[in-house]
Amino acid sequence: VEASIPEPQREAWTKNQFESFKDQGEFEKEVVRHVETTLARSMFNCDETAAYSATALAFRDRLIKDWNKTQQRQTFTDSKRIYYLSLEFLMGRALDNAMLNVKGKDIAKGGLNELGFRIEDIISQENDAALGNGGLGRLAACFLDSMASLNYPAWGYGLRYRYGIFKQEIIDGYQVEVPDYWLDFNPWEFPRHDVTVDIQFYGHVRKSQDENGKTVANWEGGEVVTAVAYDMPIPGYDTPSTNNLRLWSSKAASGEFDFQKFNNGEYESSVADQQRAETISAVLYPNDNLERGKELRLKQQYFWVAASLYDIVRRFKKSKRPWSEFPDQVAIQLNDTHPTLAVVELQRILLDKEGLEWDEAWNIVTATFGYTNHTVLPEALEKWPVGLVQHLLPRHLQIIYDINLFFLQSVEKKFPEDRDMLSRVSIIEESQPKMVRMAYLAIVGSHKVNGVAELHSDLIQTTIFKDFVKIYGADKFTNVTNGITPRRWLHQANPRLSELIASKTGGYDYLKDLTTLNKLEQYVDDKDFRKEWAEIKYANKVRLAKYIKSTLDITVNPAALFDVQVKRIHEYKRQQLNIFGVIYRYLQLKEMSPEERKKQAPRVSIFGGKAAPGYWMAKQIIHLINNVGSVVNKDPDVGDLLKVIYLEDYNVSKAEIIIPASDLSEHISTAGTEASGTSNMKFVLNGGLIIGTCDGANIEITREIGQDNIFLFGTLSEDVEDLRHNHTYGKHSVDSGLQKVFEAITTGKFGDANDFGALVSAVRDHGDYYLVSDDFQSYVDTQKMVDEEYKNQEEWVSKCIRSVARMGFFSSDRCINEYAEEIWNIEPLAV
Ligand code: 8GP
Repeated sequence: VEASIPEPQREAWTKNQFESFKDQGEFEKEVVRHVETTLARSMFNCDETAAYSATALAFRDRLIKDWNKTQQRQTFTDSKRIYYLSLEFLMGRALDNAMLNVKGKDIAKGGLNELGFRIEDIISQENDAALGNGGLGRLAACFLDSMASLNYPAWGYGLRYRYGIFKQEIIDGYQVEVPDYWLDFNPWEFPRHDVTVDIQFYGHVRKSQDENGKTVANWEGGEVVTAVAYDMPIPGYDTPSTNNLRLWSSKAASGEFDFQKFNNGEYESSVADQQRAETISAVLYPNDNLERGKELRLKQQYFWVAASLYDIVRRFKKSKRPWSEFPDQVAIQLNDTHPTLAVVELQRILLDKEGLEWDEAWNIVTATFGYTNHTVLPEALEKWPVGLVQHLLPRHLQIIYDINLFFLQSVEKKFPEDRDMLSRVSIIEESQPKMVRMAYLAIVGSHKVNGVAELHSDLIQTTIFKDFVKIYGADKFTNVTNGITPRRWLHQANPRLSELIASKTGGYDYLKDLTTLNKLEQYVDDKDFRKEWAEIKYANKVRLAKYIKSTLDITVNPAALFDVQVKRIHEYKRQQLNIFGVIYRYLQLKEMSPEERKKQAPRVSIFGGKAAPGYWMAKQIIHLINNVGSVVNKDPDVGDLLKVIYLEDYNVSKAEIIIPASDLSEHISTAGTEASGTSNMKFVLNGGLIIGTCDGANIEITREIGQDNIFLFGTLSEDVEDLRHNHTYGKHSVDSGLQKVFEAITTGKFGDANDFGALVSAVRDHGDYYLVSDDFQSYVDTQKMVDEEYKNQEEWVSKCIRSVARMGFFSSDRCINEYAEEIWNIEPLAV
């Protein structure tokens, strides 16, 4: 308030408002101005990087006003806000998205052309903001886009990693990790050096009495690290709403301590302190669906959560409302368990800082939080050693123990006979060492818990969280099936298809209400429409083929069926099943006569994805795929009939090229393991068909688009347990097709057999946990069906169109509206 301009001077401000460009001429002027003043360059040394920077700055200027106004509107109306806490935001590039959302892309295209550049070249100068691993992080990015587009007053809170997910190089068939330093020049972030929070770690708790004789806990000593806010504008589509993504960066607290050290000449240790502080936000942990209990990770979590809550509470306190109204003003969504310490931190603030009683505080806490679970895989469920929490956050551990005590007392009351129940649901696992179960803490601390697709939400309620359903009742648990933003994943990635759709559905309104796609259904039998549709797919395939040629120097035939599996490499996602199938196809082709071969449908098998650096088996899978490629791609017997491609460094921007070019994509996880999947939705929305298992959102995609338009195969989730049991007790056989594949591998057809021994014996000898052998035959049979159906192009294209027409449900807008209504109890803000 003190920083406000006094009333009489405000007129000068109002009349001197900066106006951003309105037409192409003004856009060009701003680009030139930024090149010459902001970048201090000229037309004699303006390369594409400089042109990108200037264009980004011109669009940034245009966003800022809307951004400021949105924030002001939120403050003035003092409406309830949603805070989305996520350790990952896999944003990708911002410029193209900003241009589309403010509808300025055509102006930019013409303007850049005039200035001597091609817009595509300029867009591709930008580094991806790759602050995430995979599905969970990309979902958070789609949600930000939808929340802004739907005018929800929403904030994202995360960490500003200096290094995002590593860059992947494939060298001699192996994955090599290269650091992703992406911040060289980032016009999309605004450092807020005035928005800082000091975060405490370690130390001890001293109890004392206040003037009323009440016992209070004082967390003292330890070390302090400062969090600095960096803000990123998140523009909504076709609305002035521009929300904020606030990312925290760590730096050494500039206390007297440092000065003292400096004055004493202890330069080295003073610098070391600084580096230790900066390490907290230095790097994204590169694991997907896997938790490794590292102290630095826990530090990241608390650092980010404490800074965010401080910010949220500070904002709430400005309104001078009573604490009881906190949940009416604030909803906080926990994106998986990574931010669960927020539950404890808010309870601590209310108890220790604000002096509320336990029950009053706890009611506020539980009414505020919602928790989304993203996986049932046991290795991904977070647990932290009690000793580590005690050391790093001594006061928080006390509060966790109290939360657990009161929770277990209530359970005991409700289920007096079930003694086992208490140890099963305890937030503290009585193991050696004792562990804090973060998912349990998140459930106890939230009013709603949701899964991310119907099957997944059923599974968490009947397996890992079964006892909690008994305790709290089924109402606390719900499903919100994931979605994707059609702006990025159709309009931006596939502009020609978007244009064709717009021409038939009444303009671009479908980007705001994806169910409008159903108007396409009437064109399924329209020959001309089908032809245009097919031409666009072909052009997208040509673009990908060129990319493959330029990066790998391999020629692929764009008329072949492009069969794509791009996602993180994981045994449960079963890229090994895919590559075994490819080997099987190769062996069959080799056995055929030249005449027989002529009848086969040509195929390009395309893989991409990163393995966690410490996930040895996943790296073996990458190696095998590459080795198969180097044998198959050179084999003159096979020629165009089969090519195997590994695309290096799969990321958001590459997905935007790959997805529109797919005929068939693979979503073939062991049933019950993939919580939802979101790329399955992206592929179908871009006119590709799916081969998949009955898992995650594949099931709802099937329900929406119809069984005839998807290639399903394999074990059902309800049968998985029995099959695994049988494997363990020896009733497990590998059929002859898969035997042949193993034989080819183990006789060294694809390089040193020793390299792949573990991959083969995981299936053949060690229980085949992911049921590769059970599903192999139905997988190859289904692939055969795909070959047959692809030959009938008219019918194939009809299926694609019909599928797209029925994909309306999978917009992240639908998803955000469900969260808003069912979980956050929040309304859009009128603009
Ligand atoms: C992923 C799920 O694997 C994927 O099926 C889903 O579509 C996506 O979340 C978005 O909901 N889960 C994770 O990435 C995950 O659980 N990561 C870490 C928490 C372990």
